[in-house]
Amino acid sequence: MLLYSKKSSYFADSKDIKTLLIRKMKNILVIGATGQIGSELTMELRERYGNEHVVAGYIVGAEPKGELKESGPSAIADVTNVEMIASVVKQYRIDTIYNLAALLSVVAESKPRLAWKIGIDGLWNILEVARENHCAVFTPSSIGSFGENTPHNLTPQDTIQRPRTMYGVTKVTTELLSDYYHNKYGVDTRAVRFPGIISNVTPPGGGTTDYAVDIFYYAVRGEKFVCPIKAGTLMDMMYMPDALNAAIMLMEADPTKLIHRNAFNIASMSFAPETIYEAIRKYEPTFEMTYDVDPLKQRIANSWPDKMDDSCARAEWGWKPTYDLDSMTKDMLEKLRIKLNK
Ligand code: AKB
Repeated sequence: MLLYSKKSSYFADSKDIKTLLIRKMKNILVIGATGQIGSELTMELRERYGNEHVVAGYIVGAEPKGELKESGPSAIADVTNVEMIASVVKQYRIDTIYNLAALLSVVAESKPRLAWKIGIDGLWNILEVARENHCAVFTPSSIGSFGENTPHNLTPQDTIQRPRTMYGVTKVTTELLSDYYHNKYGVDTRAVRFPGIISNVTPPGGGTTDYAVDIFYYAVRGEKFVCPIKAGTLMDMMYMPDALNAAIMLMEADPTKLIHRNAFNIASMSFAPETIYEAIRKYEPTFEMTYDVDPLKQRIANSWPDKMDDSCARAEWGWKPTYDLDSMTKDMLEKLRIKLNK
């Protein structure tokens, strides 16, 4: 394989070896394209790879709308239906799948069987289709893949992963199954462990970190926010543009540099409720917050890292976030004021 051989004489003469080693995605399927991450990832991929090369996969009842619908192809792609996934992959000659189908942590606790069906039975279907059709696969893991006995401060890349939530169980299984398909069948599986993602476009639903999105809507509407997470509870968070960049950078990365695959710790900021509250008050000085702690959310939050060590992602594929708490807060408030007409 000339393109990936560092020893080839072709590269010896090349001025920009790094650029040539970048993995190219030609036709991409985003499964869960109407969800929190999927809706923005699909648009970002269309911007970078061309509208017609990125298929928005959705399930009945969650159809794409507006720009997402108008700007490129879309197809029903239910992860629980292996024939359906195979047929979409063949029809659009897909070489890369972003598999974002999952239930978030809180809702997965109330529907554990469904969380497994979508997260793991669904992943098995995707990996089988990928194996037969030579696709690369990105299936995100999460800070939820860690548990109470994981070191919480600067959580290492390789460490104890014994979560007690169904979300965590599916995320650890996702990592293991993705590595299994890579090691056994050579499927190009790659993933990151996402922190709580903060965005002003599609709201999350049923997660433990959702408070860090909701708080901005309350601040912009001029309403008091009641926080379900206790003061002092640290969790990793990330602004959506950095999360999208991580997912795309990793799938474009030179495979010869990847020591790890499923899944990389990535981090950009870690904060507790009172810290984000103060960051917002810098721009909205009259904003008020009180606490009414949700026991389930608090139990889940307590079991997650305070802050992850992302040095492997930085070393192996050049991960580097752009936003910190202040620059994210400023941008979120500006965008939401426009969105909510405030
Ligand atoms: C959740 O809170 O469930 C998600 C996550 C951190 O994976 N946002």
